[in-house]
Amino acid sequence: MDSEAIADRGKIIGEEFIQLGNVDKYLKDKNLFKFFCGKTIVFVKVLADDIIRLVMKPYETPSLDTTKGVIFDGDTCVECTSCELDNKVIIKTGILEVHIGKFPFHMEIYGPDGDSFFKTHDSYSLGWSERRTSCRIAIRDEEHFYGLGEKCGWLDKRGENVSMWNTDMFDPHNQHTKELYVSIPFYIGLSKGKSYGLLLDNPSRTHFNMGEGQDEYAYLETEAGKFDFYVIYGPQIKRVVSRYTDLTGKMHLPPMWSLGYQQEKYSYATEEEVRYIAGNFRKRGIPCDTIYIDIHHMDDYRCFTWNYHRFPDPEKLIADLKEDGFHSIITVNPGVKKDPEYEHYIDGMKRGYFCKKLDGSVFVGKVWPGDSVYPDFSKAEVRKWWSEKHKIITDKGIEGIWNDMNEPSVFRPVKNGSLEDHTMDLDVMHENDGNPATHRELHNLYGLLMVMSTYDGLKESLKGKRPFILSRSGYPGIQRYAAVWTGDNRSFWEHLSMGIPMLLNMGLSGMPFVGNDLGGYMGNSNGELFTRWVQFGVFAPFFRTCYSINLLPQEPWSYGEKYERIVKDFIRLRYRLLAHIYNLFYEASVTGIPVMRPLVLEYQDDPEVYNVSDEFLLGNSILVAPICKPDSEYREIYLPDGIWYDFYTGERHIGGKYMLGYAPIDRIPLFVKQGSIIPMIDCQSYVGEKKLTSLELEIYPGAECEYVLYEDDGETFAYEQGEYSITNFNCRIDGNNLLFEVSPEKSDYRNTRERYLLKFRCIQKSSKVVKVNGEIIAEKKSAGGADCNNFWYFDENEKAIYVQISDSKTKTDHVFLEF
Ligand code: MIG
Repeated sequence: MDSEAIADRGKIIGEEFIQLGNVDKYLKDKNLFKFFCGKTIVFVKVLADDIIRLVMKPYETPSLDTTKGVIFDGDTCVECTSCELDNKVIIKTGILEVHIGKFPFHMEIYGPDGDSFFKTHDSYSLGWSERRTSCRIAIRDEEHFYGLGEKCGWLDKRGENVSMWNTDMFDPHNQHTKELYVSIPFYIGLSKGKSYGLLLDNPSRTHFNMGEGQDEYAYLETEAGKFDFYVIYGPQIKRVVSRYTDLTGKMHLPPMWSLGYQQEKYSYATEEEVRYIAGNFRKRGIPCDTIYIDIHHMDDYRCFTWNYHRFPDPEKLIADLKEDGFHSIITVNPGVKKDPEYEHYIDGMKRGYFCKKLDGSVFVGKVWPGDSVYPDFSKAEVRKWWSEKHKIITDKGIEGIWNDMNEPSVFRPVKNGSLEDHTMDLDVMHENDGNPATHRELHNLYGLLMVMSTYDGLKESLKGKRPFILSRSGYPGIQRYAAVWTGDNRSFWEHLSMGIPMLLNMGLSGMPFVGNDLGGYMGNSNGELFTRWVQFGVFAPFFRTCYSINLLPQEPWSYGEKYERIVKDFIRLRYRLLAHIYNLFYEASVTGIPVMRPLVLEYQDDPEVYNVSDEFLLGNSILVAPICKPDSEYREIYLPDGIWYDFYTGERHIGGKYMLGYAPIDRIPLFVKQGSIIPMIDCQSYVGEKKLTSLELEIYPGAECEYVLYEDDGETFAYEQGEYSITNFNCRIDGNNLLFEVSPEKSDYRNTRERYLLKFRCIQKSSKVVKVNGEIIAEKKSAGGADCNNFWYFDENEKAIYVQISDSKTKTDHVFLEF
């Protein structure tokens, strides 16, 4: 596009854009640069060697405050230099060069390889109209875009035009749905194997036009507030995600039980129904850890109350469920019933804690309880007040909270079809701890602020146990406190397949703990669809079935014996994988790298995977290719570089090409990469049911093979005091020999393990001899019987060698196989 065409884009929508002008002068104060452009001042801050922040507000000196989404203010000792050359100011960090062009202001950033990776338009970098501020960023050659949080459509967002406005979207989600419950104004650009990320920290409605209908510029726009963004250098996508989560925070380790299977219906509405459902899981031997009690648990939808007609003795119910291995979770919504006889309404009104208009009137909106008022979570005092109420819930034995409707959602007749009608009035004035701002400016933050309050409340009252929170709404940083599910999907095959790239992009947007409602929330599911969805869910971080009111039952046994058996087997597989999945969560809590990964995260130099939206990796070793079509047993699968083994048959495949996968209804295509080790624990009906004495390791030997296993108690914060253990597993092939090592690195968490069962897979012939620490161990004819001694045997059919060794806990053990 030529410059005129670009300038015209503003005019198309009837708005005159004013461009940021020339730099009159600039000042440097350590790592902060101030550019004076007429009345407008632009701040450029070197936050770290690889992160550059830019802040601007038309005609003002913008504040450098951040939203609650951002928790990192920069490295304290970051060093940078600057000089002037021609018409530019050149800022050098440890690795980047930031060039600020002066006539008019524009910005270009070069990586350590000397290549420019970020560039605004030379003449139209930043501009504004009465309604919006915008920035034009050059799209690089063959650039692909990822991230952008919870969005419909394919993995690669190139050519998409989406906006960010937390919305309770009950209509079926599809590619026209630009706004859902969560807003993450962050994208990753990948061009020719090199990536960078950009976070636009602005909680008003923002727009991300990633090159719709043209290939030259991405347009970022904000509707209120200042223009405040961070550019994060990669070039690895993993590095971008990791640095993005340094900016916005990593997740805490979740309680292990929250990684098990979860079951919800809106609503299991009576004590009897809840007991019936829970009892059925146990009776049928289907593992389950969590049961939800949705909004019907409340007295006429009043938060922090109980409906004693439906649930006569909640303490007893919750205690009995716990006895049976279930954790109960209840819904807490932000809308507080306007009822002068209801204590929390009275209390909040007296304190002035509900959202008000400028004239002092309290905003009233309709939700489940009828006329409702909304706590102003932008005030620390209000968050504290609300958090303290959670004791009412935890005193009943509840350990998890589900924050729903926190966009916040307000029911109202749709006027001119505008989506804002779904939330509170835009001129509500949030007190915002002394920086009052309208709802229009802060909307996308509301859910996060509520969840912060919930987290503090739960953490405080659970006395050392890890809280579990599920949130529907969110903003960057939500991962610090909550898991997020993708709201009211439908029982459509299309929504099974759309859920995959949605979750993958949420993972790339810093949220590792994500999932879809399995089987679909609205509409009646069926046996085949439900089964395929659960098979997928086993490998998704958050594993929950959830369905709406007035529908046919959607529990694992709802579709007859055949589907029940398959679904049960797959839920059991999830429980076998829990140590591995927990390990991936540990990794996410340290590095920010998601549990469920798009292929492009691990293979960013392979153009074939740039838009793979129907396959993913669990960690880096298990490739999952869900079946997302009815009546289908075959599908195309792309295996990236490497050797891959079919999980079921052990068949060997050479990657870097396409293949036809075969998966009858009792399978989902699964491949394990050569060189992987996967820990598998005994199946349990719920986390903590059994004392686990043996850990099985599935080993797919390759040249390099290693695994670092993190373990802790899975439920408290003792790990923060160092109570955890780290064990390294290594496997090497050396000519005709195979060497395996277990080496404990840190053993401050005492587990109950007594032995390991090593399962070397894809072995063609039996070993001549197996030695443990130099001593020959006995060969057995089969693995049957509970033998506590060291032994080995070769399973001809499975093509696997099993070796059982005792866990010596503190010293390194060597296993030697000779072929
Ligand atoms: O619109 O609490 O997305 O999961 O079951 C209904 C009742 C309100 C919406 C949630 C859904 C939940 C339901 N809620």
